[in-house]
Amino acid sequence: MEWTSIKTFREILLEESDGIAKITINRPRVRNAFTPTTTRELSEAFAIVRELSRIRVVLLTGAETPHREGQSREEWLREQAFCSGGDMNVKGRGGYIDEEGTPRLSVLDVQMQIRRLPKPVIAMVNGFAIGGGHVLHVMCDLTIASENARFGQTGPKVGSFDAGFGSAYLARIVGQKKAREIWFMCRQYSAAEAERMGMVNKVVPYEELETECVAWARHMMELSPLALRMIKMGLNAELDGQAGIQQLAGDCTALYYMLDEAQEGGKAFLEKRKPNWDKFPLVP
Ligand code: S0N
Repeated sequence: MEWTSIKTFREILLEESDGIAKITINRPRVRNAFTPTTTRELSEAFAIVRELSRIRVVLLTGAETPHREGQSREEWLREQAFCSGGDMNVKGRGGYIDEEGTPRLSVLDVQMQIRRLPKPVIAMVNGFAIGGGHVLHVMCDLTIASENARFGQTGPKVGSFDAGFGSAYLARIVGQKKAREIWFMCRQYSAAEAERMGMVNKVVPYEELETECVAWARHMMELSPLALRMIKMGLNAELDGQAGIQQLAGDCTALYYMLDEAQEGGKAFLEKRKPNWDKFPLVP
């Protein structure tokens, strides 16, 4: 794929190719851990791809580390990361400390943006998906992983936790017992184990990861975008209570506004007449 930059950031890359956007966390030296700058930039990137109607599917991934002199391919593969969660170097009291000294937990906003994005998001997991990085892949609609990928939570080991989507939604995917094991034991799981648990859709060799994700994206791009959007919001609504219903209802309202029936109401008001609803018989 030839990727073209949409906008330059400090800690992420935002690129596009043929209707697909790729967002890459670009901090490979720290296994793509995120700082408040990273999450602010991720939020901006997701807002941009939401607005761009030419973008139909979004990939989220982590940047590759460069090969080091004398390093074997296996060693190099072992250090690749999707995201290793919050950057421990800036973890302070009350959150991750931004450049102005304010503690922030802004990855939660990124999680919500992924959940509410009216387009499919594929986590392209190229290595470690750990801590808050694991939660990010859980939030994506689909996860495709390379064989070297490792999954796990570390929260209780390092003094943090995500009792929100990172636990509750995870449990909807892998079941309560497995979700409790993942959080209570803080172990790492291989890509094959993650696939067996149902939290990964497909595992492929590292070299094929991007091609596979692009193939899935292109497949979805042959389907009705509005149908995919409504299915995503329906699946969310079942779990998200009134906030989920609000999103699904909003999408229904947008659809309703596309009908002549909805136009008639507004027109009648402006023309100071009674609306003629008889033109729009209800189907059973
Ligand atoms: C990823 C791991 C397993 C990789 O192990 P490996 O290959 O042995 O590499 P290391 O030698 O450990 O690491 C290489 C270099 O990268 C640095 N580094 C790695 N991860 C981080 C990190 N998260 N922060 C800072 N630096 C990191 C290493 O220090 C090393 O650097 P050098 O070469 O200089 O020594 C392994 O690295 C690992 O376990 N990493 C830590 C994973 C972790 O515990 N992450 C934090 C978990 N917590 C969260 O993510 C916060 C949760 C959260 O986001 C949240 C939850 C609820 C509400 C809000 C929030 C929020 O924060 O907004």
